[in-house]
Amino acid sequence: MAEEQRSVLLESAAQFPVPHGVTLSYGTAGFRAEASKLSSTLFRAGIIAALRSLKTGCTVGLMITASHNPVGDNGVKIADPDGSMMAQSWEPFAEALANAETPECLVELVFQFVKEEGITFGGERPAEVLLGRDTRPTGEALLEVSKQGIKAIIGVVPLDMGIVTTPQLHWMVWRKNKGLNALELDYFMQLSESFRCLIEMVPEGITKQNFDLRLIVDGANGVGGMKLEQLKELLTGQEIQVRNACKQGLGVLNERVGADYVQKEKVAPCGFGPNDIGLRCASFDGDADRLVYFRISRVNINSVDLVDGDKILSLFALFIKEQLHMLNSGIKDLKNALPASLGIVQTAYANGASTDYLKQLGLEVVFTPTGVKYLHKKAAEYDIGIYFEANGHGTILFSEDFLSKLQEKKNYFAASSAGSDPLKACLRLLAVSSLINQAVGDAISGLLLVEAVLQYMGWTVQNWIELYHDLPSRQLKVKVADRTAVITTDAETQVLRPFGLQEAIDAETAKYDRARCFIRPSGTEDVIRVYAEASYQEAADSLAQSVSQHVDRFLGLQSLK
Ligand code: G16
Repeated sequence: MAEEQRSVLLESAAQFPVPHGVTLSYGTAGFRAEASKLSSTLFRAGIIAALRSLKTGCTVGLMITASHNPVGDNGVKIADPDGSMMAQSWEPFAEALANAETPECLVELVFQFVKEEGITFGGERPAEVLLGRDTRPTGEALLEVSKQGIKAIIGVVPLDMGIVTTPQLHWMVWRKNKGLNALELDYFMQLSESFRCLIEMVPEGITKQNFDLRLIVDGANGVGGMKLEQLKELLTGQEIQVRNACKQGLGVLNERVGADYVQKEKVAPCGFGPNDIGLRCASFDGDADRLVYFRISRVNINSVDLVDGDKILSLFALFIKEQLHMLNSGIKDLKNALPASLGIVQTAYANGASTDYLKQLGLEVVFTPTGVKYLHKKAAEYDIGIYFEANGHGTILFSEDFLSKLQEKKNYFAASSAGSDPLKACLRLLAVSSLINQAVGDAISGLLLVEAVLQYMGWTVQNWIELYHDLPSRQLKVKVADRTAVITTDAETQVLRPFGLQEAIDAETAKYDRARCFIRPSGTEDVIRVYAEASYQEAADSLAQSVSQHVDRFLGLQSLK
């Protein structure tokens, strides 16, 4: 078997040589680069996913996407059996394999790793990799290359799920490993049914007369808009209009559209204008794993009132807290109570005002570095863990143990106190757990939960915006000679290397009231990101600007000369 495996690998790897002078790193969410440089990487990603499937004896996922990056880029995200991002302990191997110069080096690395991990080639356990891709024109060819990588590991089978959102693919992997139906139609049915269930339980008094059901969604000219168009046919109690929905010849993926653009630039995406002033609008990113809301500003139609991931998180936290309270209040016999640990996970990008608000609600807030792989892991430590990045990537995780207790409580209350508040709270929490993606942040399921919660509260977008007032902030990008020269610590809030840069940041920050600033190397683009917030906008702008100049002085392109 080993000899056969060796020769299959050698032969197939020879077809996808590593381009000269290209070194790839495993970034925030996998490999990402200009698409023309990615054939060897995608072939190797297929090998990695196949080995992961052999190791776990489960189905894993391989998604071909570069998410918010320009249309000319592409990349790959690998999903573990539980639908979360591939275990971080495998990232060094993935990076070494992607950069192995020759087929012989590649084979050596694979065999050494397989030995260390105790993986058996062609074992008896079923091994399968689900493949998906977004709408990028290079996706189809790169998917075929990944298939070759998967097939180069004997006994592993690729299964092409076609064009899907990233969260759909993660959801399919998660479902399949639970032995449940995992087709796209199952996803649509689960979302539409749990949404209907939540809407049916909107308290009386919040009538359709006083809640504006209209919602306009920017699909980023990507896969998310396309899928939402399909799903909306199954939805009742919602009026969704999708724009930038990836129609042939109309608009370019992520070009002046999409969640990343709206959140970072704080402007309306293409296709939105004065006629939309005051309406509730939402935006997806290119692979629909990020969601932000916005409203075209009445004051300046070129800008938006942004409702970012922090505010989505706050809305969800408020709702979940209320349901937990409702579930347990009025229960005389303590053995019928269902205590739950509720944790909130944010990153350094979270607006300080959101963290203050969440703490005022009495919630436990913890921080991790940027990247869902960190936030998701942390959130999974709680009975209910809510995580969101300010850029709109997040979800609500329910532990299996909590869900089974919730199911028991529901049965108990249904028998003993039909129509009671605790029963309604159980039903709502169960519906939320089935609506919101348990594998990864999902713009489509997040959007439906936002809509259901707003209806439940009877809130306009204005009520939501007023939950707390964001501290003014500014994000900038700085192109540098080598972004890996920046090493950070404390959930990316402090720079360790290069020496002296943190002191320069501290000195700038000290000049402003309630100011905060940090820098970090992006894991998806070749830039250093700078984030600043302060008590007024000009201060945040000027702090971000002066720190960017320090970054440039320490690391900028002129240091190449
Ligand atoms: C990916 C990750 C996110 C992260 C984002 C930006 O998002 O999944 O967790 O926030 O990259 O990362 P960076 O600042 O390192 O570029 P996506 O939606 O681009 O896949």
